[in-house]
Amino acid sequence: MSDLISPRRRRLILGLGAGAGSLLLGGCDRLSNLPQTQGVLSSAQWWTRAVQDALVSRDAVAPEFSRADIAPVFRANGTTHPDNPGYQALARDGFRDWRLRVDGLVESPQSFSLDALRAMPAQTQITRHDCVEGWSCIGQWTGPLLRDVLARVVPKPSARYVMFFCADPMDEGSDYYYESIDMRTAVHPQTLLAYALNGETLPMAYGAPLRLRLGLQLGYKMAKYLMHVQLVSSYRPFGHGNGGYWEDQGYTWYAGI
Ligand SMILES: Nc1nc2c(c(=O)[nH]1)N[C@H]1C(S)=C(S)[C@@H](COP(=O)(O)O)O[C@H]1N2
Ligand SMILES: [Mo]
Repeated sequence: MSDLISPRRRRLILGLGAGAGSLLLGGCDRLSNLPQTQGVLSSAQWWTRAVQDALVSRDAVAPEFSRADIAPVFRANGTTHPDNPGYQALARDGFRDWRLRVDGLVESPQSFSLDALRAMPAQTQITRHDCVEGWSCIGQWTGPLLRDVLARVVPKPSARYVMFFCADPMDEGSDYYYESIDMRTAVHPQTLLAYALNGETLPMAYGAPLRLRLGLQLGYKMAKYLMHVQLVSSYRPFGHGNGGYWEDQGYTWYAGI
């Protein structure tokens, strides 16, 4: 029985994209009827179901725009040049040694190089960025969907939030910028890890080498300078316990546009 759920088989099940949904459920339903496999596949099944729900859900999506709508100059806000020697050394080298660590409540923690992320299927979307300060800017963003990256590490059923830890120190170097989203937002079809803006390698001011992009929330949720992604059951233990740098200053955790 165990060869049914070999790592290759699991990758096969998890690696399917949109459009293969029925196949996906069929395969899982068959497997879940085998009591021997239930424990082993529970994370995979849970995750597969979460993605499946997202694929068929009526969750709102943000409007997407045309190339003609792209702002000639995208506005940069917050940190534009992280005051972090380690980060600056990585930047000088074109981020060749940068790795995105993805761990926490997952079956197989992994570190992704920029090349590994660029080799994944990418999404390109032209969306509007709304800052809580009252300005908006339309830009074109490219990168893998967060849910495809998460599929590689296989979230455990206990994972409820995704934490994003950044390279830029805030407040005289004591705290670093960080953010968190829930799993529903994590699997949303407009949630991506962007490495390009308007077709160009993401410049430092906008969060090089990788930043979070969400369709439906405000700018401060979209963490720039990503270094580490951690799946957790609660965001309370981090920072000052409110789920993000700006949340710790009083902004709301769910920041809908
Ligand atoms: N790491 C990090 N991420 C961040 C910020 C920051 O200062 N540091 N600022 C946030 C805010 S308030 C906004 S509006 C956007 C700005 O993104 P932009 O510079 O691409 O416009 O990034 C968000 N993500
Ligand atoms: Mo913002």
